[in-house]
Amino acid sequence: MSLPSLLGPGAAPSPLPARLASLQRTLVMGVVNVTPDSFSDGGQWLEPGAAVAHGTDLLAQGADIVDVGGESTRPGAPRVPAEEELRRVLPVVRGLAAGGAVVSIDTMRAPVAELALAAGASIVNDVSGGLADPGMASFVARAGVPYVLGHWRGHSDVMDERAHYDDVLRDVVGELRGRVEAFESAGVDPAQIVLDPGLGFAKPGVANWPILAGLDELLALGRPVLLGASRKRFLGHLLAGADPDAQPVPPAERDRAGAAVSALAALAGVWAVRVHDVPPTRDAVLVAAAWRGARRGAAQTPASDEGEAR
Ligand code: PMM
Repeated sequence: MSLPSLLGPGAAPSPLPARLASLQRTLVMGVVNVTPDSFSDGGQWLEPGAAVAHGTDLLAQGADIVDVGGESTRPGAPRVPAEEELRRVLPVVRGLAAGGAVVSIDTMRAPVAELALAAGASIVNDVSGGLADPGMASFVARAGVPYVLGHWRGHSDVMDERAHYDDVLRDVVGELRGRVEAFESAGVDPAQIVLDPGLGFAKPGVANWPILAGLDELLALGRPVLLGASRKRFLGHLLAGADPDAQPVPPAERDRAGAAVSALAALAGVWAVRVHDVPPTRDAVLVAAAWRGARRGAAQTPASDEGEAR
Protein backbone atom coordinates (compact mmCIF):
# COMPACT_ATOMS: atom_id res chain seq x y z
CA MET A 1 0.00 0.00 0.00
CA SER A 2 1.40 3.39 -0.83
CA LEU A 3 1.02 6.13 1.72
CA PRO A 4 -0.37 9.52 0.77
CA SER A 5 2.35 12.16 0.92
CA LEU A 6 2.82 13.21 4.52
CA LEU A 7 4.63 16.37 3.57
CA GLY A 8 2.24 17.87 1.05
CA PRO A 9 2.85 19.60 -2.28
CA GLY A 10 6.30 21.01 -2.88
CA ALA A 11 7.49 18.31 -0.52
CA ALA A 12 10.76 17.45 -2.21
CA PRO A 13 13.00 19.09 -4.77
CA SER A 14 13.76 17.43 -8.05
CA PRO A 15 15.62 15.61 -9.30
CA LEU A 16 16.32 13.73 -6.10
CA PRO A 17 17.76 10.21 -5.90
CA ALA A 18 14.78 7.83 -5.92
CA ARG A 19 15.44 6.36 -2.49
CA LEU A 20 15.12 9.80 -0.93
CA ALA A 21 12.29 11.08 -3.13
CA SER A 22 10.00 8.29 -1.98
CA LEU A 23 10.53 8.74 1.77
CA GLN A 24 7.43 9.87 3.62
CA ARG A 25 9.23 11.80 6.31
CA THR A 26 11.55 14.74 6.90
CA LEU A 27 15.09 13.93 5.77
CA VAL A 28 18.14 14.13 8.01
CA MET A 29 21.14 15.95 6.58
CA GLY A 30 24.31 15.22 8.57
CA VAL A 31 26.99 17.91 8.76
CA VAL A 32 30.59 17.22 7.71
CA ASN A 33 32.53 20.44 8.26
CA VAL A 34 35.99 20.12 6.73
CA THR A 35 37.14 23.32 8.41
CA PRO A 36 39.54 24.31 11.17
CA ASP A 37 37.19 26.97 12.56
CA SER A 38 33.48 26.06 12.41
CA PHE A 39 31.84 27.21 15.62
CA SER A 40 30.77 23.82 16.90
CA ASP A 41 33.12 21.22 15.46
CA GLY A 42 35.96 23.16 13.82
CA GLY A 43 39.14 21.14 13.28
CA GLN A 44 37.68 17.74 14.06
CA TRP A 45 37.36 16.54 10.47
CA LEU A 46 39.98 18.53 8.61
CA GLU A 47 41.91 15.50 7.45
CA PRO A 48 40.06 13.90 4.46
CA GLY A 49 40.13 10.36 5.85
CA ALA A 50 38.67 11.53 9.17
CA ALA A 51 35.99 13.53 7.36
CA VAL A 52 34.96 10.58 5.18
CA ALA A 53 34.88 8.32 8.24
CA HIS A 54 32.74 10.88 10.07
CA GLY A 55 30.31 11.15 7.14
CA THR A 56 30.14 7.36 6.95
CA ASP A 57 29.33 7.23 10.67
CA LEU A 58 26.55 9.81 10.21
CA LEU A 59 25.05 7.71 7.41
CA ALA A 60 25.23 4.57 9.56
CA GLN A 61 23.42 6.50 12.31
CA GLY A 62 20.60 7.30 9.90
CA ALA A 63 21.52 10.43 7.97
CA ASP A 64 19.91 10.52 4.52
CA ILE A 65 22.29 13.14 3.09
CA VAL A 66 25.76 14.26 4.12
CA ASP A 67 26.54 17.94 3.72
CA VAL A 68 30.21 18.65 3.07
CA GLY A 69 31.51 22.17 3.63
CA GLY A 70 34.98 23.68 3.50
CA GLU A 71 34.34 27.24 4.61
CA SER A 72 33.17 28.27 8.06
CA THR A 73 30.28 30.75 8.17
CA ARG A 74 30.43 31.50 11.90
CA PRO A 75 30.13 35.23 12.72
CA GLY A 76 33.45 36.95 12.08
CA ALA A 77 35.01 34.06 10.13
CA PRO A 78 37.42 35.16 7.37
CA ARG A 79 36.76 33.98 3.83
CA VAL A 80 38.69 30.95 2.63
CA PRO A 81 40.29 31.11 -0.85
CA ALA A 82 38.47 28.94 -3.40
CA GLU A 83 41.57 26.78 -3.95
CA GLU A 84 41.72 25.97 -0.24
CA GLU A 85 37.99 25.27 -0.11
CA LEU A 86 38.37 22.84 -3.02
CA ARG A 87 41.40 21.19 -1.45
CA ARG A 88 39.33 20.52 1.67
CA VAL A 89 36.06 19.34 0.16
CA LEU A 90 36.83 17.46 -3.05
CA PRO A 91 38.47 14.34 -1.57
CA VAL A 92 35.72 14.13 1.01
CA VAL A 93 32.91 14.47 -1.54
CA ARG A 94 34.65 11.90 -3.74
CA GLY A 95 35.15 9.45 -0.88
CA LEU A 96 31.58 9.67 0.41
CA ALA A 97 29.94 9.60 -3.03
CA ALA A 98 32.06 6.58 -4.01
CA GLY A 99 30.56 4.77 -1.04
CA GLY A 100 27.05 5.48 -2.35
CA ALA A 101 26.17 8.49 -0.17
CA VAL A 102 23.90 11.30 -1.31
CA VAL A 103 26.21 14.28 -0.85
CA SER A 104 25.38 17.97 -0.77
CA ILE A 105 28.09 20.56 -1.19
CA ASP A 106 27.87 23.48 1.22
CA THR A 107 29.41 26.35 -0.71
CA MET A 108 28.72 29.91 -1.80
CA ARG A 109 30.86 29.53 -4.92
CA ALA A 110 29.58 28.21 -8.24
CA PRO A 111 33.02 26.89 -9.36
CA VAL A 112 33.34 24.91 -6.11
CA ALA A 113 29.81 23.57 -6.58
CA GLU A 114 30.62 22.58 -10.15
CA LEU A 115 33.72 20.60 -9.23
CA ALA A 116 31.95 19.02 -6.26
CA LEU A 117 29.13 17.84 -8.52
CA ALA A 118 31.74 16.38 -10.86
CA ALA A 119 33.23 14.59 -7.82
CA GLY A 120 29.87 13.00 -7.01
CA ALA A 121 27.78 15.53 -5.06
CA SER A 122 24.15 15.75 -6.13
CA ILE A 123 22.77 18.75 -4.18
CA VAL A 124 24.09 22.33 -3.89
CA ASN A 125 23.63 23.98 -0.49
CA ASP A 126 24.28 27.73 -0.68
CA VAL A 127 23.68 29.67 2.54
CA SER A 128 23.98 32.92 0.58
CA GLY A 129 21.06 32.14 -1.74
CA GLY A 130 23.18 33.10 -4.73
CA LEU A 131 24.07 36.54 -3.37
CA ALA A 132 27.75 35.73 -2.72
CA ASP A 133 28.42 34.60 -6.29
CA PRO A 134 26.60 36.27 -9.19
CA GLY A 135 27.33 33.17 -11.30
CA MET A 136 25.48 30.80 -8.98
CA ALA A 137 21.97 31.11 -10.48
CA SER A 138 23.05 30.45 -14.06
CA PHE A 139 25.23 27.58 -12.86
CA VAL A 140 22.30 26.00 -11.00
CA ALA A 141 20.15 26.40 -14.12
CA ARG A 142 22.77 24.53 -16.16
CA ALA A 143 23.45 21.88 -13.52
CA GLY A 144 19.76 21.06 -12.98
CA VAL A 145 20.29 19.69 -9.44
CA PRO A 146 18.43 20.46 -6.20
CA TYR A 147 19.59 23.78 -4.78
CA VAL A 148 19.20 24.92 -1.16
CA LEU A 149 18.67 28.68 -1.24
CA GLY A 150 19.44 30.28 2.11
CA HIS A 151 18.31 33.64 3.46
CA TRP A 152 21.44 35.78 3.77
CA ARG A 153 22.41 39.42 4.07
CA GLY A 154 26.17 39.38 3.90
CA HIS A 155 29.37 37.58 4.76
CA SER A 156 30.33 36.70 8.32
CA ASP A 157 32.21 39.95 8.90
CA VAL A 158 29.13 42.12 8.27
CA MET A 159 26.12 39.93 8.96
CA ASP A 160 25.62 41.06 12.55
CA GLU A 161 25.43 44.73 11.54
CA ARG A 162 22.82 43.87 8.87
CA ALA A 163 20.50 42.11 11.28
CA HIS A 164 17.78 44.77 11.32
CA TYR A 165 14.21 43.83 10.48
CA ASP A 166 10.80 45.50 10.51
CA ASP A 167 9.16 42.12 10.97
CA VAL A 168 11.68 39.32 10.78
CA LEU A 169 9.32 36.63 9.48
CA ARG A 170 7.73 38.85 6.85
CA ASP A 171 11.11 40.26 5.77
CA VAL A 172 12.77 36.83 5.49
CA VAL A 173 9.86 35.32 3.56
CA GLY A 174 9.73 38.37 1.27
CA GLU A 175 13.48 38.33 0.59
CA LEU A 176 13.41 34.58 -0.11
CA ARG A 177 10.53 35.10 -2.54
CA GLY A 178 12.66 37.69 -4.34
CA ARG A 179 15.59 35.28 -4.58
CA VAL A 180 13.36 32.55 -6.02
CA GLU A 181 12.21 35.02 -8.67
CA ALA A 182 15.83 35.89 -9.48
CA PHE A 183 16.68 32.21 -9.87
CA GLU A 184 13.65 31.60 -12.06
CA SER A 185 14.67 34.55 -14.26
CA ALA A 186 18.09 32.92 -14.62
CA GLY A 187 16.41 29.78 -15.95
CA VAL A 188 16.29 27.67 -12.79
CA ASP A 189 13.36 25.26 -12.62
CA PRO A 190 11.53 26.20 -9.38
CA ALA A 191 11.13 22.49 -8.68
CA GLN A 192 14.88 22.41 -7.94
CA ILE A 193 14.68 24.99 -5.17
CA VAL A 194 14.65 24.28 -1.44
CA LEU A 195 14.18 27.30 0.84
CA ASP A 196 16.13 27.85 4.04
CA PRO A 197 15.46 30.82 6.35
CA GLY A 198 19.14 30.83 7.38
CA LEU A 199 18.79 30.57 11.15
CA GLY A 200 21.59 32.54 12.77
CA PHE A 201 22.63 34.25 9.52
CA ALA A 202 22.14 37.97 10.20
CA LYS A 203 19.67 36.91 12.88
CA PRO A 204 20.40 37.68 16.49
CA GLY A 205 19.08 35.18 19.06
CA VAL A 206 15.49 36.25 19.51
CA ALA A 207 14.96 36.88 15.78
CA ASN A 208 15.08 33.14 15.13
CA TRP A 209 11.96 32.29 17.12
CA PRO A 210 9.37 34.14 15.00
CA ILE A 211 10.82 32.37 11.97
CA LEU A 212 10.37 28.96 13.58
CA ALA A 213 6.93 29.90 14.84
CA GLY A 214 5.98 31.08 11.36
CA LEU A 215 7.26 28.12 9.36
CA ASP A 216 3.81 27.77 7.80
CA GLU A 217 4.31 31.10 6.03
CA LEU A 218 7.56 29.89 4.56
CA LEU A 219 6.01 26.57 3.56
CA ALA A 220 3.19 28.52 1.93
CA LEU A 221 5.66 29.62 -0.75
CA GLY A 222 5.14 26.09 -2.06
CA ARG A 223 8.76 24.98 -1.96
CA PRO A 224 10.38 22.38 0.29
CA VAL A 225 12.06 23.89 3.33
CA LEU A 226 15.34 22.97 5.03
CA LEU A 227 16.23 24.14 8.54
CA GLY A 228 19.66 24.39 10.11
CA ALA A 229 19.11 25.03 13.82
CA SER A 230 21.71 22.56 15.03
CA ARG A 231 24.03 23.93 17.75
CA LYS A 232 23.20 27.52 16.85
CA ARG A 233 23.76 30.36 19.28
CA PHE A 234 20.06 31.09 19.86
CA LEU A 235 19.69 27.62 21.39
CA GLY A 236 22.72 28.26 23.60
CA HIS A 237 21.10 31.45 24.89
CA LEU A 238 17.76 29.75 25.47
CA LEU A 239 19.37 26.99 27.51
CA ALA A 240 21.41 29.47 29.57
CA GLY A 241 18.20 30.65 31.24
CA ALA A 242 16.55 33.98 31.85
CA ASP A 243 19.61 35.94 33.05
CA PRO A 244 20.48 38.19 30.09
CA ASP A 245 24.16 38.26 31.19
CA ALA A 246 24.48 34.46 31.30
CA GLN A 247 26.94 32.89 28.87
CA PRO A 248 25.24 30.68 26.25
CA VAL A 249 25.71 26.96 26.91
CA PRO A 250 28.47 25.53 24.68
CA PRO A 251 27.60 24.18 21.20
CA ALA A 252 28.08 20.50 22.07
CA GLU A 253 25.46 20.85 24.84
CA ARG A 254 22.78 22.15 22.47
CA ASP A 255 21.93 18.86 20.75
CA ARG A 256 18.88 17.90 22.83
CA ALA A 257 17.35 21.31 22.12
CA GLY A 258 18.28 20.82 18.47
CA ALA A 259 16.43 17.51 18.41
CA ALA A 260 13.38 19.25 19.88
CA VAL A 261 13.52 21.82 17.07
CA SER A 262 13.83 18.98 14.56
CA ALA A 263 10.75 17.24 15.93
CA LEU A 264 8.67 20.40 15.80
CA ALA A 265 9.97 21.39 12.37
CA ALA A 266 9.25 17.92 11.01
CA LEU A 267 5.76 18.11 12.46
CA ALA A 268 5.31 21.42 10.64
CA GLY A 269 6.28 19.64 7.41
CA VAL A 270 9.83 20.71 6.56
CA TRP A 271 11.62 18.65 3.95
CA ALA A 272 14.95 18.31 5.77
CA VAL A 273 16.85 19.27 8.89
CA ARG A 274 20.61 19.85 8.85
CA VAL A 275 22.21 18.55 12.04
CA HIS A 276 25.47 17.57 13.72
CA ASP A 277 23.96 14.92 15.99
CA VAL A 278 22.08 12.39 13.88
CA PRO A 279 20.64 9.69 16.22
CA PRO A 280 18.20 11.85 18.22
CA THR A 281 17.29 13.75 15.07
CA ARG A 282 16.49 10.53 13.28
CA ASP A 283 14.20 9.53 16.17
CA ALA A 284 12.61 12.98 16.16
CA VAL A 285 11.70 12.88 12.46
CA LEU A 286 10.30 9.35 12.80
CA VAL A 287 8.10 10.46 15.70
CA ALA A 288 6.89 13.46 13.70
CA ALA A 289 6.14 11.30 10.65
CA ALA A 290 4.07 8.88 12.72
CA TRP A 291 2.29 11.82 14.34
CA ARG A 292 1.52 13.46 10.99
CA GLY A 293 0.46 10.13 9.55
CA ALA A 294 -1.94 9.48 12.41
CA ARG A 295 -3.39 12.96 11.96
CA ARG A 296 -4.26 12.04 8.41
CA GLY A 297 -5.38 8.55 9.33
CA ALA A 298 -2.50 7.18 7.30
CA ALA A 299 -0.34 5.80 10.09
CA GLN A 300 1.03 2.33 9.71
CA THR A 301 2.31 0.30 12.63
CA PRO A 302 6.01 -0.25 11.96
CA ALA A 303 6.70 -3.99 11.67
CA SER A 304 9.25 -3.78 14.47
CA ASP A 305 6.50 -2.67 16.89
CA GLU A 306 4.44 -5.79 16.42
CA GLY A 307 4.26 -8.03 19.45
CA GLU A 308 6.37 -5.68 21.56
CA ALA A 309 5.28 -5.40 25.19
CA ARG A 310 3.69 -2.02 25.94
N1 PMM B 1 24.31 26.67 8.78
C1 PMM B 1 25.64 26.52 8.75
C2 PMM B 1 26.28 26.02 7.61
N2 PMM B 1 25.57 25.62 6.53
N3 PMM B 1 23.50 25.36 5.47
C3 PMM B 1 22.18 25.52 5.47
N4 PMM B 1 21.46 25.16 4.38
N5 PMM B 1 21.52 26.04 6.53
C4 PMM B 1 22.16 26.43 7.66
O1 PMM B 1 21.51 26.92 8.60
C5 PMM B 1 23.58 26.30 7.69
C6 PMM B 1 24.22 25.75 6.55
C7 PMM B 1 26.44 26.93 9.94
O2 PMM B 1 26.55 25.90 10.87
P1 PMM B 1 27.85 24.95 11.03
O3 PMM B 1 29.05 25.86 11.04
O4 PMM B 1 27.69 24.23 12.30
O5 PMM B 1 27.90 24.02 9.88
